[in-house]
Amino acid sequence: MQSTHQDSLERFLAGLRRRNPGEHEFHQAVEEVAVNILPFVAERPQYEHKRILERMTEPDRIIIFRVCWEDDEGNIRVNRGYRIQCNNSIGPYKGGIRFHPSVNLSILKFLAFEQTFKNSLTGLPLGGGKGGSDFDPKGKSANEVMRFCQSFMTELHRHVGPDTDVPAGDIGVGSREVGYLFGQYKRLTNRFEGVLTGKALEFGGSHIRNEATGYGVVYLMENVLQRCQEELEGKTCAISGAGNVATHCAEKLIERGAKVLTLSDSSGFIYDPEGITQEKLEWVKELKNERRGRIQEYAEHFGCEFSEGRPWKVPCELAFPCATQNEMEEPDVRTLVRNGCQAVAEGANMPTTPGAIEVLREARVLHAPAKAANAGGVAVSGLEMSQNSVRIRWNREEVDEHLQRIMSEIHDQCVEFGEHGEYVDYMRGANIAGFRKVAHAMLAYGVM
Ligand code: NDP
Ligand code: 2IT
Repeated sequence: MQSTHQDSLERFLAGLRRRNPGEHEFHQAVEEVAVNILPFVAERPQYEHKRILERMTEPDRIIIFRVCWEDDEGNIRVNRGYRIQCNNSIGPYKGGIRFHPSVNLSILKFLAFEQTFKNSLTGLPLGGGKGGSDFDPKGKSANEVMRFCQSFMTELHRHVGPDTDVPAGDIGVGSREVGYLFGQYKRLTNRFEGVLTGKALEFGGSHIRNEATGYGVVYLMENVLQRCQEELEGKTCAISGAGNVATHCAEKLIERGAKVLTLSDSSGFIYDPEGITQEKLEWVKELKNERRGRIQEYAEHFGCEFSEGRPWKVPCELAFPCATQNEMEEPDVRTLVRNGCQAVAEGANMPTTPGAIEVLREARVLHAPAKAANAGGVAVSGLEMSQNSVRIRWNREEVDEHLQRIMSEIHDQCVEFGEHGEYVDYMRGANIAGFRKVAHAMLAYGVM
């Protein structure tokens, strides 16, 4: 039986690689899912005969366009823009926009594919999509970023809409960029509608959306620990990243009495053995969101260590990768395990390499995958869409209550499909629970 599953996995992946040559991140994301879904599907012929997983790995459509803009010196710059509309079986396409020089088709296809499962897990009517550009916001003036966003939306606006496709932020796209993008959409269409989420409160944003991904990661971790009769208070934590997800993950951990030791950016990490306080975190937010500086300045300002590389060599009980894909590799995880790390929750999308996941599994370290752990962001985006549709605003407490409930329901779905004796394979649980809902809808629609 085992070898039949292995054969069908290899056949499936060979086809995927042939159809999508060189798209390594996309192959990686699909393999992580297929390894759980193919055996599940094999026992349920209604899925297998309809080739649901094959259909899910072929996006509904991919839009690629030129983004032309003028820099402050008057030079004409050309970037490439993308929107991957992966699957709208259970709701309008939904997912972030990433501005980073590494952006390419493979990265956006992996993100859109993952998003489809994640959005399904939230229990909300959200399909999966992702977009972005190879534009690098680092070192650009606010005016340059504005002109780029306006040009990007000038093409994108014809492909999106509140019932069609609703983008949001991701790496390099925060509330400033969402403001520019929304403003341009409104100007071009003459419509004020919920076409983007992550908007500021003054123009249709939701309370807690800014905090939701990081807070959600911590709520999910809280559920994981509670199941083992443990709690966050007093736990030592390592976090990578210093952006939206990392800082709000740190904020909620601090509030819960955990000790946050690290933050990082692409230049290196700071290690604050005293623990990062809320006051220091406010300073980091100002550094990153206003002055757009480097995390090294924290070490200079507060007098602690800065080192190049990743923070995973700092001994910790809990680890939260919150920067980018494949930032936690096998040697990193071996160090974490040796240092007694008990659990990892992924704030970033696909931060852990396949080899690293295997090490975590063998060491029985609890591992909450991105689809489950960082779904709080898109969940509150879904709540922002609901509020926009009926033109109301819920208060902070109401949205936070919804977020906590959704994260706890995601946890329970992972346990339902991932329980393996004492150990929970959260990855398997998230994959199967996310797949089922989308697959049921696809079956209902017939072949398309
Ligand atoms: P931000 O742009 O706010 O922050 C990104 C952080 O990660 C920065 O500190 C950045 O450092 C660091 N980083 C980015 N790329 C690299 C790299 N190649 N190597 C090392 N460090 C890197 O993004 P977010 O916090 O929004 O996103 C972080 C992760 O969370 C991403 O994987 C994203 O897909 C995921 N995510 C985000 C959600 C959201 O709501 N924003 C929702 C769910 C997931 P530097 O400034 O030096 O580039
Ligand atoms: O990866 C993600 O879930 C996001 N970047 C957030 C997507 C959203 O639509 O809020």
